[in-house]
Amino acid sequence: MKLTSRSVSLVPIASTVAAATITASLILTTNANAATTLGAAAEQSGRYFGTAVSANKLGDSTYVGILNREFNMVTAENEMKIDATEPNQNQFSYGNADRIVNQARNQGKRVRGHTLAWHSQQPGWMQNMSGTALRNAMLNHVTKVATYYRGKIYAWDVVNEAFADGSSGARRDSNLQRTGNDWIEAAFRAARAADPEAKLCYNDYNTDDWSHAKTQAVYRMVQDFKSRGVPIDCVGLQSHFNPQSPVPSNYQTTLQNFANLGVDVQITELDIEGSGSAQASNYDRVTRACLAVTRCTGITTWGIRDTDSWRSSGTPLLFDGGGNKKAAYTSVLNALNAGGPGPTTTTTTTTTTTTTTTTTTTNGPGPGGCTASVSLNQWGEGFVATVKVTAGSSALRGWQVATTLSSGTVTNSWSANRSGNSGAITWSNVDYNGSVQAGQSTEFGFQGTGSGANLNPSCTAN
Ligand code: 9MR
Repeated sequence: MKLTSRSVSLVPIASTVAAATITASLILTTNANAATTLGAAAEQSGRYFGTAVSANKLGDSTYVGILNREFNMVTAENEMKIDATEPNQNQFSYGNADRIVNQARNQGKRVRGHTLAWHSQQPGWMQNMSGTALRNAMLNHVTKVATYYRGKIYAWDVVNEAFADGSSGARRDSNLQRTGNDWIEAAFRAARAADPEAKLCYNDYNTDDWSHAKTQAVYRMVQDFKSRGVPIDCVGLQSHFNPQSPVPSNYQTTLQNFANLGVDVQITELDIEGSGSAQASNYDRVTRACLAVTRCTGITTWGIRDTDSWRSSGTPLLFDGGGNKKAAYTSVLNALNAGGPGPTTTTTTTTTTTTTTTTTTTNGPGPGGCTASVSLNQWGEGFVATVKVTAGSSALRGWQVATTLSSGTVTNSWSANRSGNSGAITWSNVDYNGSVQAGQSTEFGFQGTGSGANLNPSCTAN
């Protein structure tokens, strides 16, 4: 410190002036290189910046002016939903959806399709259906709409909002869910067959906070889909934020953990209620979180001007009602210009944070024994471990798995009973997963703080 202040005081006045001049010109150069629109700024790291569009606003010149200038990805806000595209069974109606898709493509923008299967905004005929008839109607809808738009859609929200809110971690009850738990994977398989090039996403809200049961439940579904080869390429986090549901402190962790499953992550319906610098700072955080996750491939805001929003009174968007850029706009643009590592286009399914270990024991009382293997997703402050129990040469009538947690505690677990929450823990089957056929598997899981490394699972058959 002393040396620095003394040397500064000795610098001749002429040199000080020259240094100041150089600094100023460097700042000017930096600003001159920065992109001036959201789309161009996102493109610098290989990402997109999109918006939801309403067909009935395509005649509004202010709206279209901002759309064409700022965004390079478009989502139809309502026009591709089931009630819009199949108002009567097997009679398809694409007029308004086509207006949006054609406007976007003519301007060189890409399109996210929203949405093929959803409990909400079903046409009356579908609301009244159930069972096999509904399952077939849903699959027909997915097939017909995805086929019609084949080659024109960057990513489809194949299934929207299929999980319940709250702490249950359960699927949302709906007429689609009541057709059988496999309705989601059936929809994904139909979409892949109809448009093999489109990325296929699962999209939901309230899945931003890593500790929430709903987030965990969606995570486990995606993990299960990846392990069984169900075609899924991306997870959409809608990210509708307001004071009751703020941007969580672990938002980036959530994005990263989904990405670690081997899927892209997209922020699909972003809006943040508020104003001024507080709103700008929240938008900055969300943008930076995406930029910090290599497989977070883009951000879409749910509308253009505050007055276009489904929550207009909360002024949640980047442009005010007059189409002027808000402080939130500038914070997003600056964050995008600050950049981040580009997203990858590969579809690798393993990452450096996921490790798998296997331990076998066949010395339990059960005749055929069992094995247990752990798939671990570790991040800085915690982990999720998924344990697969596989029956040996004869069926299991019940099982126990012993693990050793070297640090931290278990905060949450599912599909098994446990003896404690730290150190040596014994897990045993619950009612519904004790019977496992020879050679077949069942899974349980837990979340914890600390390190999930070296759990050393050993399995004993009852
Ligand atoms: O913004 C959409 C609004 O115009 C519709 O009335 C509403 C009907 O359900 O859907 C809104 O969009 C929703 C999106 O499709 C799915 N996630 C929540 C969005 C906001 O409700």
